[in-house]
Amino acid sequence: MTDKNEKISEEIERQDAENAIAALTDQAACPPDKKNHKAGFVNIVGNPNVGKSTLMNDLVGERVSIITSKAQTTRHRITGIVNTPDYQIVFSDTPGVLKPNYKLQESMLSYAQGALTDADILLYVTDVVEDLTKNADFLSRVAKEQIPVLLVINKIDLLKTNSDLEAIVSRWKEMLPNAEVFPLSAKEHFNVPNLMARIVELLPPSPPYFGKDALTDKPARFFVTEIIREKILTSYDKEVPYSVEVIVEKFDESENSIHIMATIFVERDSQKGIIIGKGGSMLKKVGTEARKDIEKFFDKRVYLELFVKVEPNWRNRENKLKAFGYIE
Ligand SMILES: Nc1nc2c(ncn2[C@@H]2O[C@H](COP(=O)(O)OP(=O)(O)OP(=O)(O)O)[C@@H](O)[C@H]2O)c(=O)[nH]1
Ligand SMILES: [Mg+2]
Repeated sequence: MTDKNEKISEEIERQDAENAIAALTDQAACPPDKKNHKAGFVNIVGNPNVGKSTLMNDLVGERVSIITSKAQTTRHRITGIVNTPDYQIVFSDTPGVLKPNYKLQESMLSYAQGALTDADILLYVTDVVEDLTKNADFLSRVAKEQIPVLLVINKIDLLKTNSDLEAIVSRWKEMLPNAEVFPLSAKEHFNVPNLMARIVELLPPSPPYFGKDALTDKPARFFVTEIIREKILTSYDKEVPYSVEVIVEKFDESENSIHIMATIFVERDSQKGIIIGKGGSMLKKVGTEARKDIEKFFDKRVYLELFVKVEPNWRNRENKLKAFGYIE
């Protein structure tokens, strides 16, 4: 080998070594699963009772949001996170859009409106029975979105024929011409995987926003109050469940069990009587049903004590709404 050739080969070796180090450093900064990582916020909005929470739970694969047959079940913005090595999807379930009659509903509406402004992808959920003109203002804001909007037409299991569905889809395409349409049944998990696949495609490149083991950003106590509220919604009629707020006063967790004390606030004495029921029978039923679901949620034995207190007109009092976490 000539001197010149020796120099060249040394130089090549040096460059190879440098490249190899560069490649290694690159890999250390971006291990294979993080290199093309995607993450984003997917907000779920729509009118009350169309199945937003049912859809979010199905997408997340956990029961993070409560579901009942009554409108206005969801009162907060609730996060459910899906993690894989390659992506993280942060779903937000929101309260159904409504015209506020009291201050609590103003907060509920603000959660839905806020969800229009901070998403990477928007899921607008409707169902096959909804009146298309309901909440036109909100819909026109959805129509102006610059981010991808996926229009979910839920509850197609209720339809008898394909032509019924075609008619609904074409009417919605006129309302939201820029949206991609996904007819599905959240309850029966029908076509939900297709929606999920599209969401993953649309996710922007980004590192994860939360730890890869996170399911939600809400504390454990929040799920206790929601489960109790769900049992109240399904156990009582008319205005009573809407006048209720639940606060966890004590949450003592040990290795195998959790001791919980919670207070149910109502607005009037008469409602307190209804919640408790004859000889405490109704409260006992709510307590038993809630305890069973809380045990399932935490996979631990649960001791649940419930108390009922009157907090007059709390839904219209700003300091109470603050204390209950509806306004900052
Ligand atoms: N038939 C049918 N019913 C469904 C489907 N998805 C949800 N539901 C039902 O619709 C009702 C409302 O569901 P939710 O998920 O609570 O609806 P929501 O939009 O979150 O309601 P709010 O929180 O009140 O705004 C419940 O009785 C669900 O079981 C579906 O695909 N098919
Ligand atoms: Mg809901």
